[in-house]
Amino acid sequence: MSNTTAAAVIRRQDYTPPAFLIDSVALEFDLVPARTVVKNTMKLRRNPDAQGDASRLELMGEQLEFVSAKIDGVAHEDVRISENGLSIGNIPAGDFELSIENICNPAENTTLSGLYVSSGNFFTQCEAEGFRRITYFLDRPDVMSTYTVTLRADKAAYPVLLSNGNLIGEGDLPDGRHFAQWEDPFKKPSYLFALVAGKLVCIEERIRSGSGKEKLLQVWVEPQDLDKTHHAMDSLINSIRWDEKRFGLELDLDRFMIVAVSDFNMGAMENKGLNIFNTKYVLANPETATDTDFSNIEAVVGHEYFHNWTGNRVTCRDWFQLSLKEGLTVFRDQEFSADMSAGDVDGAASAAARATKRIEDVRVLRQMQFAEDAGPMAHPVRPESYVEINNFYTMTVYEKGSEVVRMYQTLFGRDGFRRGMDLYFQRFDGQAVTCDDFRHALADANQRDLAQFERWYSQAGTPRVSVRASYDAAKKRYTLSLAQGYGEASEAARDTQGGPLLIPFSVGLIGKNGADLPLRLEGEQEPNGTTRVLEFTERDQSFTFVDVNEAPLPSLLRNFSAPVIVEYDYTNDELAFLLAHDSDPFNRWEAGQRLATRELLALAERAAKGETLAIDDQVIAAFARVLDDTTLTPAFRELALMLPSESYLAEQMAVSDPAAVHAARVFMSRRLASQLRDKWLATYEANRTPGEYRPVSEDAGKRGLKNLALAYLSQLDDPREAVKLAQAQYDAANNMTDRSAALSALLLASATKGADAGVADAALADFYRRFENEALVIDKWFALQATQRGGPDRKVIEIVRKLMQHQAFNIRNPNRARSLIFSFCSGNPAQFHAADGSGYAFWAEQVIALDALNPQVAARLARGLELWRRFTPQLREKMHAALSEVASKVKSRDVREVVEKALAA
Ligand code: B3K
Ligand code: ZN
Repeated sequence: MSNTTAAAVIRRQDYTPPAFLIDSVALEFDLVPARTVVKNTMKLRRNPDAQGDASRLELMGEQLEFVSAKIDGVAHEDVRISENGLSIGNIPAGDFELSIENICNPAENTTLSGLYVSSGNFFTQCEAEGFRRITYFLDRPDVMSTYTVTLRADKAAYPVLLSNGNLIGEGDLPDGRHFAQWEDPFKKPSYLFALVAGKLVCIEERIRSGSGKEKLLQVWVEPQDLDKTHHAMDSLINSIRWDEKRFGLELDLDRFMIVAVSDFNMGAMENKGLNIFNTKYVLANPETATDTDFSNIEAVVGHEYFHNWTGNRVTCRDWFQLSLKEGLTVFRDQEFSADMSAGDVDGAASAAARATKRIEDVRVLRQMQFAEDAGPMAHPVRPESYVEINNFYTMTVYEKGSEVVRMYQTLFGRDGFRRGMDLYFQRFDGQAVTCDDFRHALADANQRDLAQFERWYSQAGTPRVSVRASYDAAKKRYTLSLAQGYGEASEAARDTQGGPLLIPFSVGLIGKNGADLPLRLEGEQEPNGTTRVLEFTERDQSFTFVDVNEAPLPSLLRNFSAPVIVEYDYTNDELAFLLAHDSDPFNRWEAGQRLATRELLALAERAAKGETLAIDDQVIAAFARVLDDTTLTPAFRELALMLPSESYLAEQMAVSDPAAVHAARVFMSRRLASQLRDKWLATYEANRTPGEYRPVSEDAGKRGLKNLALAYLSQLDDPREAVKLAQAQYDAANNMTDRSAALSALLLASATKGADAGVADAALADFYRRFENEALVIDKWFALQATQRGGPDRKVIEIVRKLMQHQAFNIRNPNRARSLIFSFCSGNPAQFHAADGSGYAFWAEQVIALDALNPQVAARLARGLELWRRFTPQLREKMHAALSEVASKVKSRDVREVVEKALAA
């Protein structure tokens, strides 16, 4: 097998169709934790589309104990076993039945890939290549089969037995055992297989889908969590309704199940009819989950449900096409969340709610994906090669992939996008296809040639668009001259593949009174609207507007119409004006961010040189106006008043200096706190949400703004008033949003010079006692401590090392590892990048420890130092040492790929 040799590079260009196809599979499991027996009976035939005639059948298999193989019922001799699978010779000419028996050990499986045990229950995770850890198979997404699954297990220990599709039989067996039989009528690739067995309970609902068929919906959890399932169920029902309405897509199975598991490598998994979820994205009640948790649950439930069509009914031909399902499904979940937050309201309120969601998504993209694109793991949305596919479930494939899908909608409108989707399903339902197939469907449905658009799939790096504007007052003409390219960081990517992109570049022009001007492009008969999407297709291109009666201010890339960096020299005055007036809410927020970023970067430069810091009063005044502007929603004001993150700012510097960025950001936060103190206090009071907790966007927005005000107030030189407010809020809170925000404010106040850390420590102790039995809340407790500001007398690395010894810490549980280790290494840059290198030494120890247990989780952590070359020489040297240490010790393909790329770059 070409794709299982250690460290072999797999290339997109090398794709060949499988030599054999598997039409159906019957799986039988005798579930025993340390020794599960699997019988796998497959109906195979040669693939008519295969190139050449294969004489041997090569099945993938990993960490399996082979027992026997039979062809058409007869024991088969010509079987070679290797650590990567089975090679079977002497294959019959026509169709045949291959029956294999093997054994696996779920109890010892700490990788959480394949079949494993968590809290005494059995779960599976097969994407991308976990099925081969369960049985021998053609474990690749272009081999699609129908599955019948029989599960047998001890009835007392495993009363619930679930798999994909419909339950077709169940009953008791001798010796206290029982069985269940499941059949999935839809063909699927092996990565969508799932089983669950154990002591679980569920809530259920019966609904009628669009065409009137009855559907059974279930959410399965451990018994103590049953009271935390309602929000997930509501989200599932909303997802089903939304996909019917927006895309005409109906639930195709009679039964749809969600199961929560506390040991899980990522967020959730879209197995056909049996979605398996990290508890973090299912369980919520007001006491344990924050507003963010509630909205994440809605988004992830939606995302996995939407995969039923975009991913499952139409799947990927090979893993290079991953964004075909992931980019598209992220786009769908973003649209779903936007529609849900806009609710039934129309007009400005709905536009504001949608913009809030858009801003949140773009923040993530710019903070994480742009950074990825500037480092050694940069890759196109459709990667060209990989060593370990699990390393390519990235921000680029998911988030940039979603932006690429969004651009089709921006170009063709919602209706044109829907036509493209309809054609896509008409052509490809039941098949494993490519990103090109998707693009062609969109092009054909809209009678457009989208050949140039392919470059969005093949070019790595973040494009830059630099803009020049000129106004001819005599002729009343206004010209925008656009130039596209890549910054130095991505120059290599551009040179190898080349060619300008088709960039939908949305613009508006704003007059002196703050109102949008009507837009008429040269050559047009009359003005048309106040926002236009320019199709920018050449390296340099100009667009001229005519009848422009005054020199306007351009509003560029409205609603972030393409995943690019816009370079335009606005003055601070102009940014303040846009922040106050732009009719495009996204760009209003963007103007504030530009203003803050510019100021913060200037402060960081001064801090690096040890100079004294000062802030332009104009900037403070611009923020004050936002705080006062009650025509803006609280959610929008919160986003506009939140400063760009330290990691984003460090990324913007020529040489990243986390200490300087931290000093700058702390300085500006404290100035905003003191200069606007009375306004923050008033805002705090005005945005309380008394009464019963409701996880709706309106209330969540108020809580968010109120808690931001509290965070600013906690940074005053004298934070006593804030401490009082925070303590009162902590004690009175009827929800986790307010309680955890209060705790975090107490921690922030304790970082003030001369403050008494005792108050925060007492609250931390109380929080632990209250929620000792709520794993997801204890994760928050660890994370809050790992991300705290700290100070000279409160070194966070020391606190983190102590917490590693806490009885509740367990490195084998990915949520817990993330809550402490990842929170510190990625969520606390100032402390992590301590000049003494203590953060890096800790990072190296943890990557090495995780590598031996769970390579997927280890590889994520390993990515924490990939941008090492961008840092100051002192830090760079220490980071290099830590990377080299890891490279010399780790064994997994996952971590090796990450650190070797980082060191080679
Ligand atoms: N498709 C899964 C991710 C699988 C990750 C494998 N390492 C969840 C999702 O994107 O919906
Ligand atoms: Zn997905």
